[in-house]
Amino acid sequence: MTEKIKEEFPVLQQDVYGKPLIYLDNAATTQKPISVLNAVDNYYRCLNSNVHRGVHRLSILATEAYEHARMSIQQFINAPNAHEIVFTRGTTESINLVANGFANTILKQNDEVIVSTMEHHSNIVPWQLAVEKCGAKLKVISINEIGEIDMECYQNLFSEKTKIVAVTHVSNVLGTINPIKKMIEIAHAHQVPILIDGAQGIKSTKVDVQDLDCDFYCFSGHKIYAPMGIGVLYGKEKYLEQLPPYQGGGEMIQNVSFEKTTFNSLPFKFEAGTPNVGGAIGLEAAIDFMLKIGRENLLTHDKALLDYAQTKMQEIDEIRFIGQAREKAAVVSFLLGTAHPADVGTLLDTMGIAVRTGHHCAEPLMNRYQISGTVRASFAIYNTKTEIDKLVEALKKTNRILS
Ligand code: 7TS
Repeated sequence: MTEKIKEEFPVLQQDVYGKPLIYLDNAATTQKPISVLNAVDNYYRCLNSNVHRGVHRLSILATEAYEHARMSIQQFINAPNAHEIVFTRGTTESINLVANGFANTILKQNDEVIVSTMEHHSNIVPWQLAVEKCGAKLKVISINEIGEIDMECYQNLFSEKTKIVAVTHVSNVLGTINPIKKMIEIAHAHQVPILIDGAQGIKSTKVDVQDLDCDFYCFSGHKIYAPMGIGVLYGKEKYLEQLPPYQGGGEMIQNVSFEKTTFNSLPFKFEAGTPNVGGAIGLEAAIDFMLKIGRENLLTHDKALLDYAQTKMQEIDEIRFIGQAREKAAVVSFLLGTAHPADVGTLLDTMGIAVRTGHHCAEPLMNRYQISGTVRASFAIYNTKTEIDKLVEALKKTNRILS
């Protein structure tokens, strides 16, 4: 099945340095299937027009397609209402929108925001900016050695000053799938809203925001086979209503005068300016692609590759895995003896294998493990066990070269 699926990805049909490309950097971004490329291409060839304001045919069709994409996303994550789906540039912008809104309305001096040690910088820095602006504080949940959230620490961090929790669904470095349903329950038991950074979780789990009962869920299209520059903020209506606009401009207003401006209804209040219509249509096509394969099949494939990789990679001398949580996504971070991750990554590259190295935008997590970075291989639907065999062979060779 996988070989057939791989044929749908033009970018994977190439050699690098004369070797067939093995793309294992999927936690950074996934490749795009032809159906997504065609959907975007078709939009610009046949429909391109600005949305929501035109009376002409193309504008009406583009608006319909854009709003249709919003409804497909609503269904995909089982959100109660389409107006709770806000289009953004990606996870980073979604989190900034919420953090900024909290800084401007809810957070006060000495208030507290809870995040975890394993957050991507995108779920740290926006909150740091927010708390600094308000004289509030960040509280950090610790993790154990295998890379799981310390739930006791989490429970103990709550106080009357806690105004929001912001945690990642899945760690981009450790692969840990956090027990977010339980974490959401705990936050709600303290009457505290919770934002889930779903940048990795959207690919690695079947997300149902009503079942989870999260207050905000953020993700990027490009990590689920869609184009870059389009993402989603799901928010419960009661919070989105409460938050102020993030940016001012066209589309997000009802009436403007120099004395007073009134804002548009949800979700348009948060979608200032011309949106990424082609991106939204591409995201809808990516969702169709995933649904055609089947969510369960995607997850089973991820799990099979993860299990295979984690077993097979134990053959490699001096390998040290960073992140061995019991619930894991298809992400393997590791070190080879004392070799610098960048050296390992560069040698793999010469063998046609694309991995990521470095701190993966999670410096506090690197500090937790007292390392400067890792090598990370992360898998998607087009990857195969044969590719993992080649990775293992390449790592053995790398060991020989570097020792
Ligand atoms: N949160 C997590 C958990 C992520 O993995 C990433 C991107 C982001 C937020 C930010 O997403 P963006 O689409 O807004 O940039 N992670 C990675 C990565 O691991 N390597 O490159 C990007």
